[in-house]
Amino acid sequence: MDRQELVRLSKRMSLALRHRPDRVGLALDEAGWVPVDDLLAALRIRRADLDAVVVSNDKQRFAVERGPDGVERIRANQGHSVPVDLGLAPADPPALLYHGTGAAALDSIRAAGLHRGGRHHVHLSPDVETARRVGTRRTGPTVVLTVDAAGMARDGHVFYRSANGVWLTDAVPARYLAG
Ligand code: HQG
Repeated sequence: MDRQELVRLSKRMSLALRHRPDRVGLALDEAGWVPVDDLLAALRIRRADLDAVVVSNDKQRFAVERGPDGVERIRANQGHSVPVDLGLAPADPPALLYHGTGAAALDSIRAAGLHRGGRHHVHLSPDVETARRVGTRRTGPTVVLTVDAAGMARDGHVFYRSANGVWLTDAVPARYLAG
């Protein structure tokens, strides 16, 4: 598969494993896993192509492992809109985290803080460069906001770190934002 085909398949896998498993006849378990063989059948894809996406994925969106029943399973590491409990343990965030977005959202974010939209959590990046990349998906000039994660943690906000290094929290009130 060339790069473009890998990206296309990654998007189909994301749709099935994060947002619309029902559309391809899948049901995720409570932690978001499905047997690898079920996903192959549902998407009518070859194992080698699935492995190529999992390994090459720029953001390590997917995890493959053998479940307690010995069956190989796959899930998305984060980004779900369907209810799943990833079972992540709360983690101590670094002092600062970053959120990339589009300038058009700034007024609203400054007034209301960051909310999770259709996802389970607000997604925060550990470095400016990653945040900038996330923000370029939005229209208008890219803006990177700095989040006082240490202050939030001190005030009782809970953070999680996904298997692929994205920091997650329920919401970021405006007073913890700068930039
Ligand atoms: C914005 C991708 C107005 C927020 C990325 C963002 C990331 C507000 C959008 C991951 C707002 C939600 C997540 C407010 C938040 N007013 N706009 N009060 N609060 N927003 O896609 O963080 O490719 O759900 O700034 O790389 O952009 O899917 O979140 O622009 O890691 O693996 O509402 O998704 O990863 O958009 O991106 P999203 P995100 P994947």
